[in-house]
Amino acid sequence: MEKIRIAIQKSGRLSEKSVNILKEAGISMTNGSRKLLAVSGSYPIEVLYLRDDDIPQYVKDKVADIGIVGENVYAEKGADIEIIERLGFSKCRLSIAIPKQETYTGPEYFEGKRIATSYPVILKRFLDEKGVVAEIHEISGSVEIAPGIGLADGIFDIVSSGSTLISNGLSEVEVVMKSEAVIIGRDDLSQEKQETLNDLLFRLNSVLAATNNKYILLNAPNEKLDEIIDLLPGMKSPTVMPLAESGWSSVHSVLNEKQFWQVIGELRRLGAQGILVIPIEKMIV
Ligand code: PRT
Ligand code: ZN
Repeated sequence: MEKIRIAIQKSGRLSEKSVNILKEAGISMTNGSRKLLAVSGSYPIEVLYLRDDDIPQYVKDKVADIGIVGENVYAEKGADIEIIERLGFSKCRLSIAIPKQETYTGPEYFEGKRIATSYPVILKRFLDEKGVVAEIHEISGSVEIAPGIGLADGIFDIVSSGSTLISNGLSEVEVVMKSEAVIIGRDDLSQEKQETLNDLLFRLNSVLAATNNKYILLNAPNEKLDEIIDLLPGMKSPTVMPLAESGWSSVHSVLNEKQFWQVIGELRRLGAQGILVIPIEKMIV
């Protein structure tokens, strides 16, 4: 069977999570990450370990079929290829920041000014949209020190907690894009590879759905059952079983992480008791 080749980051913030998500999808590599190319004994796949910045070009050149990168790297270097799945991890944003003592007036603040960045394409697109002409100073690392050493008036870089900006005396003034890990690829795979990719995406979706959902069990007073069922749609609808004690039912369902605490609060207000929340190993959607 023709193998599909996936490029992932060799070492850095995405590498461990990329390997893990493949592992959870039942794909383990037989010869480890020390090699440039690893094969799997359990799946028709090869893994190519690269610097993240190189991955879009390898996919474009058909050396790899798909790759896992931050959306920021895709937006900078991924012209002509596509996002085929969002993976939800390594979330961050790309922002413009200026020295905190400056007063920000809007994008026109940057007219004629210098901005240091490793993401010139994304920054230029933003400035063009705003009709601002600024000088983009491309540097490859330690962007945050550029204003302090007089190299630039502002920076455009990845922000996660924001502590790097704070410790360099910078304040975030524009969030230009949000980013998460994504799978990128082309649309010209052979039918055999496309079938493998579809199966891989099905497996990854089951892993992602399981990560984002919890199994919930609770005891509900029967007079509030309808309201409680409305809160818990589940995969189809919740399972409801009578308790030995009359007037009470046991309700089982699946709850999405995003609404988790809000729903728990409403369930308690409706008189639900003995709420148990259990992780889901895989969820076949
Ligand atoms: O060697 P290689 O080129 O492969 O790796 P790299 O050094 O270019 O990338 P790496 O491993 O640092 O990051 C890979 C991807 O992780 C990025 O492209 C983003 O999509 C994502 N990501 C998520 C981050 C962060 N969070 C992050 N916080 N990438 C970088 N950072 C940096 C940020 O630039 C800042 O300087 O971490 C610093 C700390 O951030 P704060 O705001 O939490 O202080
Ligand atoms: Zn990189």
